[in-house]
Amino acid sequence: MSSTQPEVLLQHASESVDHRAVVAARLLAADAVERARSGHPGTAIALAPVATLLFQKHLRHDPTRPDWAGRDRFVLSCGHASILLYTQLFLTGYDVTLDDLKEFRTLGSRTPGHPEYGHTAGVETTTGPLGQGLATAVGMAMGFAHERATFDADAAQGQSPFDRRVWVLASDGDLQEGLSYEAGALAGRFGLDNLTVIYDDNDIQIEGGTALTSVEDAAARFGAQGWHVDRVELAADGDVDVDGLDRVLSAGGPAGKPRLVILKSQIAFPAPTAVGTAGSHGAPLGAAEIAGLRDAMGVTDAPFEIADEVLSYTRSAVDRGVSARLRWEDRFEEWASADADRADAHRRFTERTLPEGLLAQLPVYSSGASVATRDASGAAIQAIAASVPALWGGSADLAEPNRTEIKNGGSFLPEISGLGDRAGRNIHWGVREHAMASAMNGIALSGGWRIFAGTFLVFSDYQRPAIRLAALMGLPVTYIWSHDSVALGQDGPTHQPIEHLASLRAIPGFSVVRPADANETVAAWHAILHKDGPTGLVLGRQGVPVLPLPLDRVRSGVERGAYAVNDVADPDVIVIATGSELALALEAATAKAADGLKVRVVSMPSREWFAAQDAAYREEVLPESVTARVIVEAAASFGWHDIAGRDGLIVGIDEFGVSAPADQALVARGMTPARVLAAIDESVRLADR
Ligand SMILES: Cc1ncc(C[n+]2csc(CCOP(=O)(O)OP(=O)(O)O)c2C)c(N)n1
Ligand SMILES: [Mg+2]
Repeated sequence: MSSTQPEVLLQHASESVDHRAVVAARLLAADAVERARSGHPGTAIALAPVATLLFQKHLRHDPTRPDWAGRDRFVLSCGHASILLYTQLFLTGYDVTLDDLKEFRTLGSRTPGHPEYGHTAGVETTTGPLGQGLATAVGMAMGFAHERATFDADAAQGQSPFDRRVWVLASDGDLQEGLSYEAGALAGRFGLDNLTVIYDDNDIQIEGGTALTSVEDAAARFGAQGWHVDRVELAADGDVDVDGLDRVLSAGGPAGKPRLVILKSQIAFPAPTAVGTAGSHGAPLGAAEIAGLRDAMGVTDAPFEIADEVLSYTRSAVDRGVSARLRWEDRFEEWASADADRADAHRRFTERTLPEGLLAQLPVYSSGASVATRDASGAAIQAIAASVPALWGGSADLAEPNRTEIKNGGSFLPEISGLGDRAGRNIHWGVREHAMASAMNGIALSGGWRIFAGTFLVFSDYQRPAIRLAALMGLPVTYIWSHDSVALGQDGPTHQPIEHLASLRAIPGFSVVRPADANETVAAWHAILHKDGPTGLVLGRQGVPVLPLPLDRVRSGVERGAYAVNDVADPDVIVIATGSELALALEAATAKAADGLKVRVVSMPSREWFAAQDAAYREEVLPESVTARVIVEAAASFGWHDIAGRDGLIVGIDEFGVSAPADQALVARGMTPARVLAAIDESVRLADR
């Protein structure tokens, strides 16, 4: 930057932030995309003043301590504008360097195409799939509200160390996604006044003007969902009105409402010809246009050149951040010393410590009984909730069939609703499976929560984009999926999952767990609490027999993903089953044993947990030499062929289900002892060839 201030800069001068910091942010965005020959410059250039205002003034953060518990969260829901975030992280002094910006979008860099949680300091969640950031932010705001109500309910407004805010930048695409409708409704119902969403209302998307796709009135829509809405029009020069935005943000919103600020902007402003064009969304501007951008801002600096005084201005965020953090730490200390037990409970929450003796508090079922795995899950939830305050959750309006209610846990709602309070541990998500799953990600990102959410397995399809992000981020969230096969009966093929297990197992980093009986279900819950990453707990509606097995064997077997449930050394054939089909496998094995065949039955509740075991254990359960194998699962056979091997057969269902009582539906789709017996004979024959 030249040391004398050109005239044009004075025209743009703002009261809110040093204009030179904005110029620097705009140029870094343009130049990084140019150098990478790929990226999304337009929005990053246009919103540089907004990001600067947030990172310099409104966001409470300490760039030297990106893990500070008292920090606000910033979510760039329009993750395509990642360079906007990286630029602020660099300018304010996070562990992101000028070289990192130069390496934007290159292999192994800290500045990947879209922001990735756990990869870059200061990135609070992975964004890019539009709508996800916004819905995840709703979950973060829920997590903060619940934490405050759980640990510091009596503090006055704004006086608790747990009062933190969530800031979101969202684009047209974010709001066009149906997910944002669900998320908006939840934020409104839950009265999340710790959430502020700035909507970049730039009238442009990839195919052209938003007039091509929408006549929606965002203010009316969010207002109808219970939000407080402000508008900030363009400044006279065509730039975003950063002072107007500053005034709106500083004024704060009404208690009990999330806030939407509809901010008019022009994409790529002030680039001379790219401004307002769809073309500037996702391609480098080109050398001539960038030269024009420099002219428009009256600067001549070389790419990536930052004047010391500009950097020292932007890096003053560190001093402010450190002192804010120190003040917060004092406040936190005060809070902690006021009540040692409470402080201890909070420490255990943060560190995700489980109570000692938890295992002994979990329910135990005796063999002979018939218990649905969803019932055993419901009982496990009660037992865990009693000693693990971090456990909370709910269902997408299926709490009863999913067995997800925490009895006497209260409902998570604002007190003014008269229906609950924010310490409530049951979340009524409504029929919003997608936002439920995305918000779970935000809840998990906001603290040491053990969050779960239920729906029918067939509707996991409505959650898949959020499940994928949970897996990508490695978040400890638990999906409760009941009604897991055609055995749900008369609701018929629309409600009977077929391909779901296979498709969920295809997600890297995701664990599917389908326990076979009540004790396996309780063991699965226990294992989930001790493992990392997201898990789907797949449960049946119908009663299944409790296996006559020692508890220790069930627990260690479930934890390791698979184990032999009968003692058959040197087997002729191995029958592998999951969930309710284990009973079928055992029945067939007993019949075959009478014929003198040595049939080992393996329960395999989790293929992923089993795959994580060492080779010796896997060989012990499934000896490679035994190639006669039968797999029994009332679902698509897709994905089982590796375990079945050359001689193995799969007793599955590769067509849609049928509306009939459970026993008839199972027979109609071939889940019968006769088919398992025939498969055993055939596999033994194939292996003997
Ligand atoms: C779920 C999803 N669908 C599609 C895309 C691809 N995509 C990236 S940005 C975008 C739309 C761009 O318009 P807008 O959201 O208004 O962003 P702007 O260009 O104004 O920054 C699309 C379709 C995506 N990232 N996520
Ligand atoms: Mg747009």
